[in-house]
Amino acid sequence: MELPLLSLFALSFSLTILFGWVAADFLSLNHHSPSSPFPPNFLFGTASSSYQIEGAYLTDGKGLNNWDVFTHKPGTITDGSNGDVADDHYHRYKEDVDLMEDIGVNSYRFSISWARILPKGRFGKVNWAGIDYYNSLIDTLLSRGIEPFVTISHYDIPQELQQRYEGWLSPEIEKDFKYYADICFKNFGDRVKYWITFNEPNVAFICGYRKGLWPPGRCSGSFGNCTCGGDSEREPLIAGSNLLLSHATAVHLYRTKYQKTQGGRIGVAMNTKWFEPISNSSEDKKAAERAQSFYMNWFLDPLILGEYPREMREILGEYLPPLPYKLGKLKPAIDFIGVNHYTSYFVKDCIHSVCEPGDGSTRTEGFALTSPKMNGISIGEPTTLEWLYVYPQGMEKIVTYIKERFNNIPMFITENGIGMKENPNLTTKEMINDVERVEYLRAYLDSLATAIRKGADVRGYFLWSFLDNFEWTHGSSIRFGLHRVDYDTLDRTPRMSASWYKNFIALHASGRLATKPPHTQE
Ligand code: GBH
Repeated sequence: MELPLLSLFALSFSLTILFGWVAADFLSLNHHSPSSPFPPNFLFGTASSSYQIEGAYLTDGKGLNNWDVFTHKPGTITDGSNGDVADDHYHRYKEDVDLMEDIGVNSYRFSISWARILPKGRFGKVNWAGIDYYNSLIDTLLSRGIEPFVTISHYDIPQELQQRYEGWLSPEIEKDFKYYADICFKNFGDRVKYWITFNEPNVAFICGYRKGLWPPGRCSGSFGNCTCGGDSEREPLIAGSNLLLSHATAVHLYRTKYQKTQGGRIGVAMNTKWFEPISNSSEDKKAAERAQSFYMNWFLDPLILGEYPREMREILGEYLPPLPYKLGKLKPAIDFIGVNHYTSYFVKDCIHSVCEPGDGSTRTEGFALTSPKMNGISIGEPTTLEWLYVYPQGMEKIVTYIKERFNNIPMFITENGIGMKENPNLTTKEMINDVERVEYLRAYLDSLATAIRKGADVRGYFLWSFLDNFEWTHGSSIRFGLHRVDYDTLDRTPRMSASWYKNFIALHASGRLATKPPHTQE
């Protein structure tokens, strides 16, 4: 396809005005721009998860999961909403894939709802309507040249498993996850080439078992306010070791039974923050290292290096459950790391100095107080979401840190984006004018580009999120979407960021988007 030179100039000129880009970059429309830092075949996508968008919580035989039950308890979700309907993506996925195609993404990260496939885990039947649904979603994506990137469990487990044996607290979960993952590989693995076993086990267990803010709502002492019991110092670690065991078993299964014929890759997605020492003192610098170890390396070290981080071993001693023997044999037990990255925090040492109470200050958290704000300064621009501060440098720093610690294992940025409250007094036109999001994305992608230029093996970027969706305990009050969702009509309206991302992709991935992923070509 040749565009007349003049219209190219006109287009790049207006883009330059709109987005501040260099015109020269845009002229290489038909082939990969040599000046683009993103390597050929880079995946540009958007990300989502089943509970946050699907709705249809009891439709076609789906069973209840932990989040269905949790959100129905009064007082758990700030605005009283739940995921019963969410974006009703279950019924509108075709229309949504149309919107994706319009943006030009070449991949899409979504998660499978465990209880939609196995309403009672391994203690009941397979729900074939659920399998049909995901088959149809996958086929619809592939027919548009969009590569499916699939999370097997994004915080959700069938409630049945919670009731029978307390979910992640029991090693029984390994059998259930193996049974479920096997069904996924068997039914979808001919077309799905990227698997993520779990989304953010660190966040799931900190929120669910240390602070008690997420299901199953367990905690103890001053860590939170829980009525159904818990042990904030032991249970997150126990849940973690059972998850590592489940992961190891699923990866072993994939590698021995499916990977050779299906040819896919399997990884895990971690929530990451960049931790900046609050001062130049060696104590605070060590504290920032500890914070990283107790947050991210808690899972990545066992999976890749075969042991818990040194700081965790030293500080937690016998509190650390032994690692599954299987992990050592799989080293590394992942083919890639999924990096979810949004924000950065300061860290202060609590071993040599006294810390006020706060996240990270206790022994089980590594004696490293973390906060986006310290001594009156905030690390970056605050947003309407209390935990999210804009610190684009954090992207380059975390990617570089991972590259160095884990020997440049392939990475995908599996989530990045910004969510905000909506001012109800705005007109619809103003509501979709999300300049703040465009600024955030531009800066974070620029920082990612720097890390890639310096040699990090990053193979894809998934923007969170495609649509406004159910933002966990914030319910519908926080919006992360490139598309605004009107929760009365469920209409989707592209925001300014949607056209910005479309242009960004056209600029950096041009010439490759029309090409279907290799395995889908006849
Ligand atoms: C991701 O991580 C999730 O994978 C995704 O589902 C979610 O929609 C997206 O980010 C946007 O939030 O400890 O009390 O301060 C979420 C990471 C977890 C960070 C909860 C903020 C606040 C709870 N978030 N955390 S608290």
